[in-house]
Amino acid sequence: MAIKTIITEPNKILRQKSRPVETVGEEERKLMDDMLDTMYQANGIGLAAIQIGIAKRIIVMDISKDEKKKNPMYFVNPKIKNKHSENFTYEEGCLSVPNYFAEIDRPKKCEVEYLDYNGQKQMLIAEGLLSTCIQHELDHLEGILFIDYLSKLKKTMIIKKLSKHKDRPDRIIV
Ligand code: GNR
Ligand code: NI
Repeated sequence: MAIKTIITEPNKILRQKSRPVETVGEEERKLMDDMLDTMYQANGIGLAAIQIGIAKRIIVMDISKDEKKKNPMYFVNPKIKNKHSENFTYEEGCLSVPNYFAEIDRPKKCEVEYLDYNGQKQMLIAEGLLSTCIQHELDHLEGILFIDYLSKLKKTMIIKKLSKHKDRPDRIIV
């Protein structure tokens, strides 16, 4: 396993659309292992392959709070089959937009179809934080970041600040 560098805004790679995976083989499993390592090391709850520069439709997640009880989740070629009309607001952050946080509305529940670590087809009904996180990660596969949902002014401000000093230590809520 290896820790990879997480790409941060502004970077065109993050705007690429990821390609579907044909088969879940050794290469894909190695990538998922590295992604999970990288995510844990950065204290994230999710990571899309494009964030480490690989345009494959692969996501890893772990939303468990207890550090001792890890619950890694792997999603290959995830597809949202159904979205609940009711919304859920959550203060989102992104490892590719370090130190910026904003409240984003997304469907509270969604149904997602995907392949797991072993390439088996799975279905999951996600709610709350899990639903938010899956949708945040699916957006990465389309080249979309949470700041795209903010006003043009806020988005421009964030990108400008990130490009000036790439590692601001403070937490900024917009
Ligand atoms: O670590 C992360 N936390 C988070 C919080 C609220 C909504 C989404 C996320 S995902 C983010 C990691 C990340 O950037 N994944 O792409
Ligand atoms: Ni993100």
